[in-house]
Amino acid sequence: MKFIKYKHWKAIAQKAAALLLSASFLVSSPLCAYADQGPGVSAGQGDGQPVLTPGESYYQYQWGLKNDGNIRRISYVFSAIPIRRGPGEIGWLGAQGQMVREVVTDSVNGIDINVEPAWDYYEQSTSRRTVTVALIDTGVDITHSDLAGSIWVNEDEIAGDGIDNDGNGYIDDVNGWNFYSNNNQVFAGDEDDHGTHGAGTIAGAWNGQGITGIADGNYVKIMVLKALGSENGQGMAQSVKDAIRYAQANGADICNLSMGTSSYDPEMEALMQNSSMLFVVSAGNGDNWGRGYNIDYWPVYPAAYTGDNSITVANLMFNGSLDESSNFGTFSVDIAAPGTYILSTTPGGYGFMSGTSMAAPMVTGVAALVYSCRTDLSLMDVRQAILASAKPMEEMAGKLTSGGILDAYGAITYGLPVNGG
Ligand SMILES: [Ca+2]
Ligand SMILES: [Ca+2]
Ligand SMILES: [Ca+2]
Repeated sequence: MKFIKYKHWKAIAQKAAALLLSASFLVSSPLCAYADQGPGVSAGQGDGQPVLTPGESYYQYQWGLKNDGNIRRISYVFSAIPIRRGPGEIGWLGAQGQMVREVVTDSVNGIDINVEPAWDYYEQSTSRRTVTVALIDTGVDITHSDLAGSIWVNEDEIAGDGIDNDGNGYIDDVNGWNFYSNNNQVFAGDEDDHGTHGAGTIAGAWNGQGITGIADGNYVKIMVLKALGSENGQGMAQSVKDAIRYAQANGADICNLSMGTSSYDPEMEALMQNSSMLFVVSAGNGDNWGRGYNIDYWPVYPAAYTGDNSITVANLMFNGSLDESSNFGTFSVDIAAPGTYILSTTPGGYGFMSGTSMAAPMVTGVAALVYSCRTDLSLMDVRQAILASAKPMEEMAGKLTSGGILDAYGAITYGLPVNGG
């Protein structure tokens, strides 16, 4: 049996999550030290960190859903001086270097997933289907007020009786399963921030409070399959494969995989290719220095697995460019979606995270929204709708299969008469 450490891209997410707590943070790299104040909201008087008050709607900070051009990032790039530590060993002076310049990245009005007209279409449509989204990730805070109503419930399982009532091989698996620790506890605390964040993006409650999910949690349910754990968000390939099998066997329609490894696993590739689910996969966050690369040449998996039932997602920055850390590849990476400074749910609260791990749930959310109301479409039709309706961007043409960014309205009206919306 082959066990492979399955690392997901959490480092950047963790740093970005710190934005809410402090005005700046440091990222060391061999080339420069980089202090980033994160997204602020221009208020005429300068920039500031969002102040999140419990009970309020934070929709204005969800630029991925509606970008009105008011968020900007201010970064400070420091000089870095190479020093010789010893024979054959070069070190770097990073954070101690002097500040050399300030870099401002402004958001651009309209660089978002165009979801508001898609919601209008959804509200006007009359057909609905329940969609189960398998989130194979860390666990999820299933009691979070913005998530509790959107969690999948295994109706055939009786909770807490110690019996595998539905005979699926898992005892008391009411909301999913913990393949990391092999038990039914799908939330293990703060280590489950990554999955909790993705769940909110996909189906956070439409309740006027906190964040707003892309899909309607009344119809789109998150099956929580914890396969990653520990502070580093790592897990075994075997756990991920078992989770895929569980998702398939228990009726999941769409499967989000915000994770990756450089190890090729033919068994996992076959599992995915032979599945009836639609997979949405993150493209990965570049090298150790946060520089994205072409995974057509240096593949990471599952992003680079071939299959006509998966969508691999790159990370779009709010200025309309790929985030510099995002992997790409015209063969392996299909589409870009917002992934940097994404506000969503965290255990017991809310926070910003960044990475392709945040971009993939955007596509998953749109796929679920479309599939729930476009009952005339198959899952593979939904995939086609998402890719065919991607908003073309010049920069993306040479980097992504679709050459564009996620467009929820384009996807939800795919194949309809032009005046249909
Ligand atoms: Ca069971
Ligand atoms: Ca039971
Ligand atoms: Ca909400």
